[in-house]
Amino acid sequence: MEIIIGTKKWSSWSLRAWLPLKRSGAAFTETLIALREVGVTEAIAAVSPSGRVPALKDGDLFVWDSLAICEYLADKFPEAALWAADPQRRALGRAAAAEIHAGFASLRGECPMDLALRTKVDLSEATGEDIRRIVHLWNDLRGRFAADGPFLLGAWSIADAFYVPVATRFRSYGIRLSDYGDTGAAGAYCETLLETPDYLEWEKAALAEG
Ligand SMILES: N[C@@H](CCC(=O)N[C@@H](CS)C(=O)NCC(=O)O)C(=O)O
Repeated sequence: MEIIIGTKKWSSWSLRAWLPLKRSGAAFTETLIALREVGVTEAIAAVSPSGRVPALKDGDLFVWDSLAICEYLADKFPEAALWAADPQRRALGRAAAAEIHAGFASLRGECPMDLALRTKVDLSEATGEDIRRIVHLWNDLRGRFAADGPFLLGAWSIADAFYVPVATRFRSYGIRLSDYGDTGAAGAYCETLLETPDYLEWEKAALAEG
């Protein structure tokens, strides 16, 4: 398989798809497209008709969009358990992943992912609302499934892959979750996301890109 991704320190959507691919244990190659450079639109269009990365090639199959790629990987590698086996738990994970895939526009726009960045900014009210919602969501799911492991649904799942870029933003922009209603569980989960070996491998490569 081949995954087409953007600059690792900036491409949050690429990271979301790459993590489950890594977790699947499948052999894959990476094609990296340098974002924010002259000619990037043409470079992406030459390999990805949607004009966006990530995209996944598996033989003749070409899948675009991070969430569709993740769902394909979950179907193709059932033994990797990329989603929870229980339908209700899986539904909650899919709802959480869908919420970040389609929402939190203010946080995403105001605090773009940049793994090399450490700063402190004044956030808008809309971004504050996004953060409060994420804190509530993380606390809710951690409260339900903490007995089964440290991730959103207990065991690691695609839902966690979708929130890793959010965790990096909280760190990059100096956002303290206790200012947004966290009583501890969301902050601990955020740290867990940033300590997984697969994320650390991505981060190391991202920082080495310069
Ligand atoms: N909904 C898409 C969004 C993908 C997306 O917006 N990717 C950005 C990079 S993170 C991109 O390709 N931008 C094109 C550009 O910078 O020209 C997905 O989930 O994969």
